[in-house]
Amino acid sequence: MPTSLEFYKKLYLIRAVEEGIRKYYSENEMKTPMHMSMGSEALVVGVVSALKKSDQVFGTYRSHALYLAKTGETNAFFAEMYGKRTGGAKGKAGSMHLSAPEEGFLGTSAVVGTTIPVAVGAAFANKKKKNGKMVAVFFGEGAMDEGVFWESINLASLWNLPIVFICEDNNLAIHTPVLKRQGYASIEAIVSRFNMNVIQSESTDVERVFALARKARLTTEQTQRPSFMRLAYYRYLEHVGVNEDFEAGYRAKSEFDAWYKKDPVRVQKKRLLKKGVRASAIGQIEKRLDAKIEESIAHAKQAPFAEEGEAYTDVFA
Ligand SMILES: Cc1ncc(C[n+]2csc(CCOP(=O)(O)OP(=O)(O)O)c2C)c(N)n1
Repeated sequence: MPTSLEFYKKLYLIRAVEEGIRKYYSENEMKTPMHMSMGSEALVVGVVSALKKSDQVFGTYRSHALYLAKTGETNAFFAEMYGKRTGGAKGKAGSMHLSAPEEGFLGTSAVVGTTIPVAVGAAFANKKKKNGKMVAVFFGEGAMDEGVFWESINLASLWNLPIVFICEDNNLAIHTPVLKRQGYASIEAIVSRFNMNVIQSESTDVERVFALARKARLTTEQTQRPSFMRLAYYRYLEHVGVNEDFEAGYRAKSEFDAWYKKDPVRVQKKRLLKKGVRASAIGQIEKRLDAKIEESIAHAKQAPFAEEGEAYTDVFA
């Protein structure tokens, strides 16, 4: 199990990377649309830390946190944000299609729900190969409004696949809340009708999420039944973009205030202080991570764009 400090470093890195994006985005050099993870750090770091390094993850267009939690690196990440040749996909993917297959970060997509059946396919392949790898697929609760979600959990349940479904529940699909979209009383109740191990949590405490995710992974490994985790969080920023949008009229700032009291990064920092870690020591770690991020941004800005012919490599259409 990672130490409390190790958890904190991961949470802080993700938050600070997105603060870096906010700082420079208005320069208009990062051309990619941004769907920010801010607010979801504990759920992502908690789950990824409970996986083995060789396990595979899939995500959505809102996957900065997932990429950083799985890879821990910021150079290829920022190069991709700046559309440069040194990016993970040579600048062709941007923020919405991040991947790092060599790290087990198999893919993300801008089209809602589309990585879920692909993740089920990967789990099927792993089961056939008997390689012990677990797949974790992250998606918003909006993906449950798509038929492919139900087909995917049906097959995974029927075929007893080694997969953990992680529903990142922020209650909103763009501006529309769950109550106006879903004709069932609760996500847990309905997915419990499938042959899956179902867990839910509203916690913003990374160590609590870690404990639940570790149990989910173990249960799936031992029983060969898929797991389904509904993990709630509050999206801090607008659906797409780097700003707050409490003036837009579809949600109240008071909701943010209530969630921010239990902000995942602050919760973990408080734990460290309570355990006796000195504030100055934490400050030094934060400074080092801030410097690493600024360095990655500077490198990305200076890096070259890919050659024109590159547009036709690594594409399948
Ligand atoms: C198939 C498809 N339908 C509609 C859209 C437009 N769209 C983009 S994001 C989004 C909301 C998805 O909400 P959710 O899955 O809860 O994820 P969140 O953005 O909250 O992380 C929609 C409808 C899309 N990208 N793909």
